[in-house]
Amino acid sequence: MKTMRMIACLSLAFAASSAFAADKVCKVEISGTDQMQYDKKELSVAADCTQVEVTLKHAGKLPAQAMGHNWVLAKTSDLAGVASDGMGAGLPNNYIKTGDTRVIAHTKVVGGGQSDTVKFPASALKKGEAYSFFCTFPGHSTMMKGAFKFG
Ligand code: CU1
Repeated sequence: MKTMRMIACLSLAFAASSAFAADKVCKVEISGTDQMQYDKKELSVAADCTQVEVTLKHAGKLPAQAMGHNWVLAKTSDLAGVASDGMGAGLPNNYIKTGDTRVIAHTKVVGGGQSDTVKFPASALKKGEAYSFFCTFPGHSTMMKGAFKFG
């Protein structure tokens, strides 16, 4: 009788912990500066995250028209194409080509003092794939990029 109760107790605890694991929002933060740089060269998210929330802050003072930054996530092999196509899209489109399916997630372009957050499902990511984050403001991605690690 006592054993039965213990088993029931254990399975309840197990159910509770897997319910928690079923929705794990992993939050990361990154800043951009007036010196055309991110404050991080690498971001990593654990494989058991179900949602990823990225907040980009612009720590500088310059307006978006002069020194805007966004945070764009794509496969590393797509970085150059996404950045080059984004250039022509203009600020109103956050320098991202409309309907660009190579873009996994992105924030809007922010200026000094502003911030933006993007949330996306971790199911959009595959373990072992090489991902990069970067800024698609024209000319910025050569300086503003980093590795995004999943797993
Ligand atoms: Cu930028």
